[in-house]
Amino acid sequence: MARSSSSAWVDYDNDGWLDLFVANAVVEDNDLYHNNGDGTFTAITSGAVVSDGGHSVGVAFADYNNDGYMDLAISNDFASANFLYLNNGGSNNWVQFSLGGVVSNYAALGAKLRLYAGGIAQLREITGQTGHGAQNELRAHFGIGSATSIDSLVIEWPSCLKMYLSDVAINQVHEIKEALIASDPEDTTVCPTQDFSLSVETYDTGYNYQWKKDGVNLVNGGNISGANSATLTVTNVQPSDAGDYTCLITGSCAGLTEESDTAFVSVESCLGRLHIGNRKCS
Ligand SMILES: [Ca+2]
Ligand SMILES: [Ca+2]
Ligand SMILES: [Ca+2]
Repeated sequence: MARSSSSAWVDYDNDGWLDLFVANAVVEDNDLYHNNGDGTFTAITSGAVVSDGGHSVGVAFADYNNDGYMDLAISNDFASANFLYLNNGGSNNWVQFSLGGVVSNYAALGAKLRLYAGGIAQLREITGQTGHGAQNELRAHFGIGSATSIDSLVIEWPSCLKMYLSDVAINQVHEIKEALIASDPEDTTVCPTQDFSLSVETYDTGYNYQWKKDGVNLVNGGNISGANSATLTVTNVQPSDAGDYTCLITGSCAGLTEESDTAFVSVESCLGRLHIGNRKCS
């Protein structure tokens, strides 16, 4: 390696280990080093990427054809043509995340993603100016080798919010918004004198909950419990309990609050429903 101008880390073969690309100026061939996963690297010596020369200055990786394999753009100086390489891909699995900040900056710069899959823990940070005169795409890309599932993903946002996700589908791009709520309460139909519960699921714990009915804060007592927890329970339901229910979540990070989608609760006579619709009350 002589007159190197720029470099970038990327898992180009999606085996779960970051590989290293180095751009060299003065018409010297560029370098690509494959990570062997044991602390050593092997120089790749054949192929256009390492034999096209070029007065190379900037390096940027992005998956421009969305096949899960990172492609490479190189800017060359002194009026020589730039290089764009399409990754031929392979059989390894992958997953990508496009983050959108709400309280944090919109591009999520500074966010960290910790992914666990196939016995390997990987870290990516969303950063700007990833190389000299160049910028990788802002998506976080992970190769996961032959793993067929993601054990877990933790996203640490600049705001201090943490999101814990499991059940993340592989071989696709996920768009994830900075959020407190993972799943909203569902519409419910209940018979008089029966009970019902509504639940809101959050990406992390330690938040404050306030359930509301028709926009008014609920308080525990009477037939209502859990007004300040993840699950609201209403027992011995009366027609007056029908209405629009939401839950306001207050985060531990400054300024971060979120209100759930509305769950519509209907109170209908089971007898009437049996007669009219010939349906069983669930
Ligand atoms: Ca690799
Ligand atoms: Ca070069
Ligand atoms: Ca690609």
